[in-house]
Amino acid sequence: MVERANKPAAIPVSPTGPSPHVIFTADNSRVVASLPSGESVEVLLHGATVVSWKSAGTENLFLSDKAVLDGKKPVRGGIPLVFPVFGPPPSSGPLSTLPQHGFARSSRWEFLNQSSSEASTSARSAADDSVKLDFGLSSSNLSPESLRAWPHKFSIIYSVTLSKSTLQTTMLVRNESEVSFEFQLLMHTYLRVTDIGQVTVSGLNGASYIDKVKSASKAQETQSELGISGEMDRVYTGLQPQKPVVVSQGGKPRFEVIRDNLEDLVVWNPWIDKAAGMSDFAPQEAYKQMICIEAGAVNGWQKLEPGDTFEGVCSMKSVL
Ligand code: TA6
Repeated sequence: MVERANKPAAIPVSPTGPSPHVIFTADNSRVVASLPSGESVEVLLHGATVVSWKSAGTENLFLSDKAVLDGKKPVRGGIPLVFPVFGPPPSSGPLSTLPQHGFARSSRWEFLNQSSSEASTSARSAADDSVKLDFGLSSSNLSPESLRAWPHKFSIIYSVTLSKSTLQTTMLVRNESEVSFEFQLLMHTYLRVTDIGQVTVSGLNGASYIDKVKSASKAQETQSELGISGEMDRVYTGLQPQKPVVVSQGGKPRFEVIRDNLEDLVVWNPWIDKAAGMSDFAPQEAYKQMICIEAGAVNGWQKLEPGDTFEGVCSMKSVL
């Protein structure tokens, strides 16, 4: 396991006072966790897709009314996981048979365990509570098609940590084989907003980006507050680690996104035509209530030597 500062140390749940609550639904389809202070998170085993994150009673994530949640296709909304390839697969070679965005979001993950971090002193407050859910995917979970397309022995532990105002997602990829392999990785987060016309994104000023709406042309961000007034599909690359990206609504910060070891970030809104073109995107006007802010390592490929691990973290703070 890659050691990093500020990792919540999981300690046994103390007997004093209300504790975080975790349930695994009867149909084995999802895990729901909540804190004594009311925050909650809901994760499907299908794709280990977070489909709900609530803080102060407010839903922070967008989920399409027509999102398919029965495992038959990737979820349109929440936090789908992208691995081992971002976007359409290479046009030739073994990877070419992978689905767009890879197999992680379409695979059945295992729920590995839960742990709760609580302040162990009497000074404990609800703000100290958090609950961490671990999910696993490995080569042994893959469909024959995925294994044919990507025949590498790997394991991923995906951790979702809910605390009072923050949701932290961590992907830990391990090369379990005798040879190196390469991958891309991204958390395809659909944030819920009230009106895209009032949304601005800051923290990208000066960064290079690939504009997928303009034939993947390269450009540099010049706006300190980026507004969205049409289809936007930009891959910002080589961002300063730990530099917050802030999504504001009506001039007030709503989300703060901090990445660790994920140097790229995608900003996507399908707008009218692309929204109309997605059968699982509803209602069609819903493009006004969402913006994808996607932390990842997608500019080029991450190479992992045998036995090595790659850890990427995205912490999102909900400002209400
Ligand atoms: O992350 C942005 C993007 O790559 C867009 O180009 C668009 O394709 C979006 O992902 C959704 O992809 P999906 O395969 O989920 O329809």
